[in-house]
Amino acid sequence: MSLTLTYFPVRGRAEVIRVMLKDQGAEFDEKVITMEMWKESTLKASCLFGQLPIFEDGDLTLYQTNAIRRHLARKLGLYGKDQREAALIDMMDEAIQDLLNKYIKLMFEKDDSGKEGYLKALPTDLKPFEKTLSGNKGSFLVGDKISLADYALVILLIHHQVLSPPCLHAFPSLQSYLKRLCARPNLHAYFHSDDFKNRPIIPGKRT
Ligand code: GTS
Repeated sequence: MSLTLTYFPVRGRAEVIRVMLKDQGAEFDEKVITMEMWKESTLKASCLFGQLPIFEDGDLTLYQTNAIRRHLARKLGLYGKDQREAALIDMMDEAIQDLLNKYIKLMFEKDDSGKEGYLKALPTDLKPFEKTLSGNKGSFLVGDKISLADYALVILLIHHQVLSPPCLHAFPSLQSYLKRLCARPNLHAYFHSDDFKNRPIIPGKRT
């Protein structure tokens, strides 16, 4: 299979796609588009919604991060063992997207004035994930196999620990879950790579 991800030189929305592919050991090419290239080229005009990421799987071209994620989850068997698990994975994923959207909004604010309020609300936002994990014996969000939603939660938690290192202290299930998933051999190698470490979360590396 020939897979290509086209995105800016940041983790941004595309990081969860990279993480899924890396963990699954799927080979893929990356086309890195700098802001100068984006502004000067006709690429934007050629994108269906005028935005990145683009994901090419052979002759299939996809836009929209979550459509790309779901495509990969179906293709790589990361959508649960049956319809019931798939529904629960979607439910958890939607909740993760709610928090991710809040986080993205904070990251793109011009100053840090929203950070205090964000961190005050964070325990309430994290509590349902802690509850779900402890109810599932802390292994995965749904069932006994990693899914689409786990990848989204892992990268979001990693970025929240950059925002506020102690933010998981009151959440033992989330802490052990994150530790265990980050120790998966391919993820461990990826998270310790210069590739990952040197790629800013968003332009300007604000935390
Ligand atoms: N809903 C889209 C998705 O999830 O793929 C949003 C994509 C999007 O907003 N892309 C931004 C973009 O292409 C980059 S980022 O928000 O992911 O950092 N911006 C450039 C532009 O010209 O709009």
